[in-house]
Amino acid sequence: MSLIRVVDFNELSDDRGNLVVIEENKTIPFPVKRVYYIYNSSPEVERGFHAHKTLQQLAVCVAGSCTMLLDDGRAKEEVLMDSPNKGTMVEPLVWHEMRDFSKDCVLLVLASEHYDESDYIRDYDDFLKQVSL
Ligand code: T46
Repeated sequence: MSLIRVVDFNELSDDRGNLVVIEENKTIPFPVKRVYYIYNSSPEVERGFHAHKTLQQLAVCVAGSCTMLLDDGRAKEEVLMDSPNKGTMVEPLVWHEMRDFSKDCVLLVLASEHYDESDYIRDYDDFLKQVSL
């Protein structure tokens, strides 16, 4: 089974443009407690390099594009995020890395919990140990 789970958003479009709605427990399968966004990352920048223990997230490139690598300790897959009407789920215990940011990239992330550094696994060997338990 693929590691990549893409959520397609409904676009409400008319001659004024497009509008996308994301609602907790409807469009996405978790309650949203936090929203953050990443922008002004140069094309050579790499971010992420961690997994979360319990956090559920949905990432959407609302402008521009970037690539996300997802790794569950057995398989690695890359997803190009280049559409504001598609989100990529970032599940717990999936190592993720983001790269190839376009200059105009705005990566919006919806998260199921408030920020908690103790939920991060930032060491790859620790991550491999946790997923093999
Ligand atoms: C993730 C990927 C997709 C906070 O204080 N509060 C927050 O809500 C967040 C998200 C970050 N921070 C602090 C922690 C660091 O000192 O902001 C700094 C940069 O965070 P980090 O280096 O973790 O950024 P990324 O881009 O590597 O990862 C972020 C999220 O942190 C992470 O949860 O899944 O985006």
